[in-house]
Amino acid sequence: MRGGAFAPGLEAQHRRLDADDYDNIYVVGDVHGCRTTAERLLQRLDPAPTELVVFVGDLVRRGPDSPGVVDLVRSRPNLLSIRGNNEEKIIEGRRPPEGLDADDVRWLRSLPAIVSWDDTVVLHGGVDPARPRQEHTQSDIQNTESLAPDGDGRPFWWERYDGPERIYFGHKVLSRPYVGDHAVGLDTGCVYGGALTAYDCTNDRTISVDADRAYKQRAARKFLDPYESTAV
Ligand SMILES: [Mn+2]
Repeated sequence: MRGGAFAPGLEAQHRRLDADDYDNIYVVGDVHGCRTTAERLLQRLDPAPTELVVFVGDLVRRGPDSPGVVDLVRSRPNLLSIRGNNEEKIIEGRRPPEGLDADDVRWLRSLPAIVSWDDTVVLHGGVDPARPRQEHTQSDIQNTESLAPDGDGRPFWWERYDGPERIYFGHKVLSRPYVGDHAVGLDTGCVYGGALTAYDCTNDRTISVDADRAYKQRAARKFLDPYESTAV
């Protein structure tokens, strides 16, 4: 995959931003209903009205307060989210709405699947570098993680993708944030008792707050260490 446009149907879900409209942009990993953790992270970031915060999706499900997270992101004009696979499950009626009302679900449906500016792309899951970008579906970009033939384990897509853009993503639960030249992984498992992580795009650094507690159990070995050597 060498840059360029996604399929037309997916491009319709792509919101292109002008970075000059903002003094800074932060990108935040998967919140999964952890409203109080998200509030603490936002207190740390303390974004000015001229600074934008983009969430990588999966605001909802698994954690205790999906409606509270939706209210929080809807409450400020400088907070924006894309749709993750968990928003999609609710939009498509494959999972119960977790206390969200019809207006909240309409709002989820209104969110883009991709946000980009300059050479930066934010999407929930990943891309397959071996396939043309135009062939990627919405489900692909929301769910891609492993490129292994059995769909499990290494290599993960970001270990093979070499640009041209830098892609910020969530979805894959990591034991620490991954910061590479062409990919930045931000799901540090806050709903599993890990952390909620933001990336400060101006200062090129991550900012994390610890989870309040584990709302779902997950074995430590199921937090992937993205820096573990990738033995071939
Ligand atoms: Mn996900």
